[in-house]
Amino acid sequence: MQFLSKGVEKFVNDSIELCQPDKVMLIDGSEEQLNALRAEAVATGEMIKLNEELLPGCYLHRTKPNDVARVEGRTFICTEKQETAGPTNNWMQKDEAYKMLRDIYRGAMKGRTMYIIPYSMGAVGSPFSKIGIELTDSIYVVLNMNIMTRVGQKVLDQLGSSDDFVRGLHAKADVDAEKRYICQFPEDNTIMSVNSAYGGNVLLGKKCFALRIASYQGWHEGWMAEHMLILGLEKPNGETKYIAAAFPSACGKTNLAMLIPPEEFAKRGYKIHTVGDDIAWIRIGKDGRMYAINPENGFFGVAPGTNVKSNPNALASTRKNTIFTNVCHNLENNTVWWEGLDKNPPKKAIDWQGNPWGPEEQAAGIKGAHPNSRFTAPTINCPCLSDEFENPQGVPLDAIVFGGRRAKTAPLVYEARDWNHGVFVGSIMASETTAAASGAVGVVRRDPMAMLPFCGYHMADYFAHWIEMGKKVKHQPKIFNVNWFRTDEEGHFLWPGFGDNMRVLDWIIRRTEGTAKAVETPIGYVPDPADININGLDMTEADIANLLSVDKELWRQDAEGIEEFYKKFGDKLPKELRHELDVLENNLR
Ligand code: OXD
Ligand code: MN
Repeated sequence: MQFLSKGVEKFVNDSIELCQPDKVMLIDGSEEQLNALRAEAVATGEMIKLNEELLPGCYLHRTKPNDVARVEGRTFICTEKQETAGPTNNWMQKDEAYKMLRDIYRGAMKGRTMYIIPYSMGAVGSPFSKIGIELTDSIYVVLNMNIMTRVGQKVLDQLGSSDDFVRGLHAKADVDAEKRYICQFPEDNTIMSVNSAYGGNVLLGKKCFALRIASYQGWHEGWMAEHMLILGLEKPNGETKYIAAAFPSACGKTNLAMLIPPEEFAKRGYKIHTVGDDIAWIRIGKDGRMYAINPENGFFGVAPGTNVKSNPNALASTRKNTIFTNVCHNLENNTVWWEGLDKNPPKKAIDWQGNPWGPEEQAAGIKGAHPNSRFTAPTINCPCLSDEFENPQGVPLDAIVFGGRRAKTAPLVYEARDWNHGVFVGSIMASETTAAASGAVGVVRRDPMAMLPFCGYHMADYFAHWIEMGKKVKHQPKIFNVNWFRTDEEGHFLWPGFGDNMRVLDWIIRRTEGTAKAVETPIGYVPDPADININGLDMTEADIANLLSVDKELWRQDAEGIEEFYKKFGDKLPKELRHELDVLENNLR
């Protein structure tokens, strides 16, 4: 095949030779072509067309039961030297990885069609944006990529004769879990994903490119790719302030990004505008501020637990042109259902594994939807989508927020003393295992900046890059840490969370403006309890004081855990972070 870009031409033709598809189709992005693919997927049973009146343009897809989540154990950073990937990534020597993978890909598309998807992460032509070409043998991938990214001829036109694009080769092969590999080659702008058909492993624009490859690109090019939501907080005077926030997977990023302010705030005119719910690309603008875009074009959200109360904006986003994966198929009206959607589970349904499902199965504890079942919904569907979503220059950040799930240690919110202290705060992000997961309860898992599974290079170099970016940016966003998950002695949550998190965002924004008070503690600044607005909440100032308390003994134990964690990085740990840990230990003495 011929392309204006010789790099694209070589990549496509080499891959055709290797995978030997029967047919090859270039995805031009036209509705006509996409409609034909939808019809084909329905005809072959790959997708089920849902009720056109209730869920227009929506489809259901089921993956194999062995293929329902990202597979961190089979995800590799493949570089020349192990040192580049660092101690927190699975590593393969890149030439060996290519060799091993080529054997798996050889002939893998025989009898199938290879689809060529040109896609742009970020608005086509934005100075933030980057282009990828994903080759895949899955219509499901094509249709999901069409929601999650901008695809088609316009992207090839933008690329022109340039070879500056990320190569992604995906083959379903036999969906064999033993031969499943998700390999990133950051030195070569290449991704190879094989033997999976589940979103997080195969929608290569998302975690593989926009985080793993892009974090490496950002390190070399002077920008940042982060696992962060981006939201705009509009104040009653009409001014909007922007916050980017990192939380580990499944800690409520989508909910925070689409927050509905409590009555107390809504009636005064506060609004939240969603820019992104998972990934932020951040650059320094000419004015010396940090600007962020959401490189994606859709939401790949977890369905279970999403309902009119927990996140009405996310639910509304899924009511048209959405692909559902591994949810329960409601046969009563040809719609979908999942645990936590409502209290009316269907009486006649098919569960995520394709088996008949109804009250009996439910009573026996069999789930209708897989706990990691997903919706792929266009951002444009989101009722609170920011007007700035398509802004090619991004939005200026006033605050960066980190958060984890800690039962006791971390207060509801605290502010870092300065940028380097903020980087330290991000680097020690952690969550404790809960009773919901198997294994010991209360085990602390470190997940720096929520990037542990997504950083495409040595995490100590990544920390150093954060510190360098702080030096380059004239107007640094203030850095905060939040914890919505503090509990009492009986394990009950002390903070209502969801929309009421607005009260914490309000303090954060007022701190960036210098209009809210704070108290200095060994770990940073915490709010003066009187400065958190609790009007309309069934809580007292004493309850807030309790949520904000810093227990020195717990923090001494935590500092020991940080020492342990930092040992992984040896001499490579930036001295600035070593210094911050010494300061913390001193403050706790
Ligand atoms: C996601 C994740 O799917 O972080 O966004 O796992
Ligand atoms: Mn994520």
